Amino acid sequence: MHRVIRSNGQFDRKLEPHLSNDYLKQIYRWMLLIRKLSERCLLLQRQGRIGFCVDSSGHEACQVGAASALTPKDWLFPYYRDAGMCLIKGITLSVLVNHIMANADDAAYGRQLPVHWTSREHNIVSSSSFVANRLSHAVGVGYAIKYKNDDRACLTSFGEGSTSQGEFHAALNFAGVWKVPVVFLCENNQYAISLPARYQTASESIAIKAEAYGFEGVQVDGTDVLAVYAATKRALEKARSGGGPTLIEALTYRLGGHSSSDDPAKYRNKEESDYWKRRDPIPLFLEYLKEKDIITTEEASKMEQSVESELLIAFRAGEQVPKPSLATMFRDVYSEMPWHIEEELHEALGE
Ligand SMILES: Cc1ncc(C[n+]2csc(CCOP(=O)(O)OP(=O)(O)O)c2C)c(N)n1
Repeated sequence: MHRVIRSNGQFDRKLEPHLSNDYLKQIYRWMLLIRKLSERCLLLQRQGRIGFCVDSSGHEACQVGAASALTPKDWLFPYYRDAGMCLIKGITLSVLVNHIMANADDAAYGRQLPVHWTSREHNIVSSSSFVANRLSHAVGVGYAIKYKNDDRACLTSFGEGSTSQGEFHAALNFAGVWKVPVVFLCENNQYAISLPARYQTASESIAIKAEAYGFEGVQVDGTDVLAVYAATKRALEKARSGGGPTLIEALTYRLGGHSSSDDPAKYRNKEESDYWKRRDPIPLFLEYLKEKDIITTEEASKMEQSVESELLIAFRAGEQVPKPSLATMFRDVYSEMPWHIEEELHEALGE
């Protein structure tokens, strides 16, 4: 397993990616923003101010490491846990918040589960809650990229539970045969809701499955943002230069519940959770930054405050936006509204 940052700020100098100090600080800020976004969403859900959310605590290194290796031209097919990847790819916080609040400014008009991130402008294809269903979409776009001789790549992310779907096999098989420029990122958080990873596969890892499809699989420490960044960057560069797909397994742990409708204490023991809390990706990276004199404790806590206020402003603004009108429910089904939908629309509006 590839790892750059060990513990207590110790790291492997030979494996460190070359990133400027400012960029490393930016990475830390993104990680904080993603964590605090998750925490705030759960609070708002408990107060009845949003309907539903998923927790991404523990996934920050996977999301920031992978997404910061993408170029604006690359395509991203994220899954529901990856709001953070979308932020890094360029979606603004207010766009995410409008979706989370399912308000009138939500690109999906509040008609989807509020974790189906999308942005045409940023080449982010709408995620969907059907697990593994974007893998073949990413391969299709990858095939088109190859056909057009373009120099971009696709990245698609999913959990280890998704690797038991037939679609995982179909997508990786096609990608291997046609050498499409796709990076498959499995964020292995060790649980598919309540099902532990050991019941998901008899293989010794997820990464090893790539061998069966004829391409490279690598396992990285998914709590180590630098390891995920380095592996993803390398895989994307390989994809863009005609080297075909890579499967990356980033091994981490979901620190919170599966979603706002889950209680992980029902199926995980405290010793296990405590063990992984000690490998929380955020303090782990902070220790590294401090060890290298890139950030001070004071600067880090100022950064935390600025992230809190950024979130507060974004959610306050999102809450001011009204709910979508009932009429939006009937839009975008057909390019021109047929008579029977129009009839239903008038009936719904009581006209
Ligand atoms: C095709 C399909 N089957 C079942 C579900 C119900 N379901 C929602 S999330 C989930 C667990 C997915 O686990 P994993 O892929 O490991 O991702 P994680 O949520 O752990 O990040 C399941 C089974 C679904 N959404 N889609």
